[in-house]
Parts: sequence; structure tokens; C-alpha cells
Amino acid sequence: MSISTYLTTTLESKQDADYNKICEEHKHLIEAVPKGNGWSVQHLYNYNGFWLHPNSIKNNLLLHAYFKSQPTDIFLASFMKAGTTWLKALMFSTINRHRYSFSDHPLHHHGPHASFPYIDIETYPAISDFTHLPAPRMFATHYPRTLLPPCITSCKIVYVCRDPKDVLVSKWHFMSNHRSKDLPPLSLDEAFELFCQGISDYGPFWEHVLSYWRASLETPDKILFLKYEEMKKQPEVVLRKLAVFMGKPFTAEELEKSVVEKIVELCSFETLSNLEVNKKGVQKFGKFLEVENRHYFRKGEIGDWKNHLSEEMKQRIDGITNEKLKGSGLILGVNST
Ligand code: PAP
Repeated sequence: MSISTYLTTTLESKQDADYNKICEEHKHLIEAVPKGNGWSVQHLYNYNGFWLHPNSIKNNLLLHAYFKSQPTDIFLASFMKAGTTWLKALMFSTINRHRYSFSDHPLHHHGPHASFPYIDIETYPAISDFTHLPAPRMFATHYPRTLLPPCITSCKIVYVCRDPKDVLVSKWHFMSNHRSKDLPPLSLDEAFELFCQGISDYGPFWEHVLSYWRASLETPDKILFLKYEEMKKQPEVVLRKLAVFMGKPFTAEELEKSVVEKIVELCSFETLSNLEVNKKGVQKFGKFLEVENRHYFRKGEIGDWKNHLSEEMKQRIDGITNEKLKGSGLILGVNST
């Protein structure tokens, strides 16, 4: 055996041993922590205050063990269904605006989720293998800030949040489409009850949002806190803010040439949802998860909750939101922008 083969084999078996140790740790954790009803799978598990799919817990352990950030990395963080797909498209096309033409753009051919990796699911060993990506590397995550490794929290993070009533309705639709066929359907009433108790993937919603909101107040240069509703109302204003935050402000010449408007148009719900790739294409995450792109585009509106939630349900969620956000300075929902 050559020295290099010997070294590679030794390193690989050390990595395998570390990986096996994490799998063991994960198994014990799952047996020990509280569990609640899942939306797409039977159970979610409460890991350090947040309800996660068992695979997301394992992946979080892997992230802490293996992920190495670079100082120029930019992360997109969000609670599920708060605007991830839209932001992914906007961030990718803004960072790469000098590289691609608007008439034949990668977003015309691949779904927004292929633009950059989703680190909650890129299972080992992919997690340690992002060195080929050009700087600034971009990554997406749904983990609350408190579950991110310190090497990530020291990077720039764009966070997007949304009215929890619209998040609930959007998530219920999405999860119903992905619910295990072995389980009975999850009614909206059940989903509502679980959501209010904080039990949904990456929940409680309010603690998730607050984890980033508080950090954004402490280190505004590190966290850009956005709202879906604000993006819908003033996409150009938000995009310019986003570009400045990412270190790529639009130049006077670009503004003159309507580059901002072109990116907003390219990433709009109307444009993206009508592309063939987003009607028929499939996005693969990690080794096992496949999601049809069309499931990321439903209505794309503010206030669709009115078509699903009763006045009583609205009052209850708004009450929880007011209570949880009291004193934080953050307002979500109606008049939040
Ligand atoms: P994810 O967290 O699973 O990636 P995410 O993209 O955050 O999902 O949420 C999907 C929601 O964003 C959907 O909302 P709805 O169910 O209320 O309709 C989807 O329609 C909406 N959405 C996707 N792309 C856009 C876009 N370009 N502009 C506005 N809304 C969008």
C-alpha cells in the first residue's frame, strides 16, 4: 500500500468512526427527548426547544461536527414557508448578475432550490464538501439561530419572516402533499392546534423568528431581517437593501439600466411559477428527498389565511403572536410593514 493510500484510508476510517459515533448519539437523543405529532411523518422531536424531524436532528449534529464556514459565506435563514424560494432566487440572481443574461438565465432552466445548497439535508459527507462553490458561497437553512454552529452565526445571514397565519396555511398545504401515505390526512384543525402549541417542523414559529430578530438588533451588519409582506409591497426597495447587505450594491449605471426591476421580474411569482421547470421539474435534496418544484409555488399572496381560518382561529394566533412578541419591537401580520 502506498503512503497516500494508507493516509487516505486512515483518514476515511477515522471519519467513518466519527460519523458512527454521531449516529449512535442521535439514536440515544431520539429515545430521550420529548416527541409530538408530526405533519409529514409520525413524530417530531423536541431538540433544544425546537421541534424537528429526526433527520434534521441528525443533520444538525453533523453540521456542528463537519461544516466549515468561510468568512464570505452568506446564509439564507427562514421558518418554512416564509419566503425561502423567492429569496433564494433573488439572492442567486443578484450575486451572479454579471455572469448571466436575463434572456437566458439559469433560473429559466432549474428550480430556485437548485441555486444553492440547503444545509439541513445535505447529508454527510456532502456537508464537508462545499469547497468547490465560488465565493461568496450561499447556503439556506431552516434551523433557528440557536441551533446553528458558531462558525455560521458569525457569517452574514439574511432572514425572512411572514405573517404566521399565512405560514400555517402554506405549511399545511405543503406538508399535506408530503405526508407519509401510511398516516391519515392531517386536517387543518389539527395542524392549527399543533402550530399554536409550537409543534411543527422547526417550531415554535415565534421562538424561531425571535432568535433571529434579537440577533439582528444586536448585530445589524450580520443579520438582515426581512418580511415577506414588505417584499410583496416594495420588492425593488427590499432588493436594493439586500444587495447592499450582501456587499454587492447596485451601481448608478445598473439602476439606470433597470437591473433591479429585471431581477424582481425574473424572480416574481408570475415568472417563476410559469416556467416549465417549475411546473414539471423535481428538486433533489441530499440522497433521498425529492420535491416537485410546483409545490413551492401555490398562491404567493398576502392574506390567503382569510380563505382558510375562522375569525376565532385568527384571534387565537394573533393573540399568541402579540403575547410572544410583546416588548421585542417586532410586529408581524396585518400592518407589519
Ligand atoms: P420552503 O421554506 O419550503 O422553501 P417557501 O418558499 O418559504 O417554502 O414558501 C413557499 C411560499 O412562498 C408559498 O406560499 P403560499 O403557499 O402562501 O402560496 C409560495 O407560493 C410562495 N412563493 C414562492 N415563490 C414566490 C415568489 N417568487 N414570490 C412570492 N411568493 C412566492
